[in-house]
Amino acid sequence: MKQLVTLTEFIIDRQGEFPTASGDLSRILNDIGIAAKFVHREVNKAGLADILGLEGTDNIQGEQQKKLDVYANNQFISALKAGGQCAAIASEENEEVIILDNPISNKAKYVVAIDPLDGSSNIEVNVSIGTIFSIYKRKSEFGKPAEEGDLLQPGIDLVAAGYVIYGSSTMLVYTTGHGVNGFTLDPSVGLFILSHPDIRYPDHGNIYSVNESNHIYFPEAVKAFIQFCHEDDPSTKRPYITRYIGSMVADIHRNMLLGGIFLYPGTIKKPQGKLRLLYECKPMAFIAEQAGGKASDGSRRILEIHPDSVHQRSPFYMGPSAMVEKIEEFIRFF
Ligand code: AHM
Ligand code: MG
Repeated sequence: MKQLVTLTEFIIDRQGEFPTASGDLSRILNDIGIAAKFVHREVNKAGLADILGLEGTDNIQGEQQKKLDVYANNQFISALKAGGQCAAIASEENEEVIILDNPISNKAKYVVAIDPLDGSSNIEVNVSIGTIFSIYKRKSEFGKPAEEGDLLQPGIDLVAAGYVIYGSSTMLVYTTGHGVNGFTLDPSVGLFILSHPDIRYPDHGNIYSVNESNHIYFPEAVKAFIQFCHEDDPSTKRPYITRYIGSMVADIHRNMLLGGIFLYPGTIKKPQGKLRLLYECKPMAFIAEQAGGKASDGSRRILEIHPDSVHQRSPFYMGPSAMVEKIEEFIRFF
């Protein structure tokens, strides 16, 4: 029988890639994996909400039913709090950074930025959703509470990042800067098993993913790029293929495996677009680069942008290098 590698084994094996590793990062990654299993369980019974109890009603234990995104947020925060290796958390669900001010967390080395359940409008219609996470070393003084500034670091300082996709199967994909690896959850035994080692973007892609309903508001360069996608691709003799789920994790996951660019441009109405730099774009950009691709805001490498605030937005283009370079070329030209 083929030797199976679990996420926990893999994380421990790879700890050696960091000569000074103390095991703290491994523990955080492991805790995220455990929280993801709880979220997986809830996501998979989302359709039963009407039968098992809606938000605002009591469940069988007398506990309040929570919306899934609130549930996911609580799971990840509780796991990170309990682990003791995390000093602060920024989450899409929380206006302010959560500073875990207690004697153990104040000595923790890491801070985490998460989008606990991205694409949550897809929950009710049984379409893939995801969690995005990213881990930095804190810069503030050890022994004292962490600060918001610990989370406002450029992506080049990322220590680890990844996502969980709750799709036809649940997968956890992550990088610590030594390639990208994917693990599929076997729900029967509750283990993430290495299923996609060393994920790399194909050199050539022919998928583009963008919400084209915003077309009239897009910059001329983006319109021109989309026009380019509509023309015959010499290698396939047909135009590029449109695929857009509206769930960034799912769109990016597919594009990474099959070869495609994901675009969320700024518009006349929203020049910075929709996606959040800290906990949506930067973690995905780290994954992109580790998979041999690129991620850009149209002119700058996402990982080099210094964030000013936790919830700031950014235009976002991610895919195989050649495709991202192409949109950058259009943007330079216009
Ligand atoms: P959310 O954080 O509110 O879930 O929004 C982020 C999601 C992404 O997953 C997805 O790519 C995008 O919003 C879709 O937005 P739109 O409906 O404008 O195309
Ligand atoms: Mg989101």
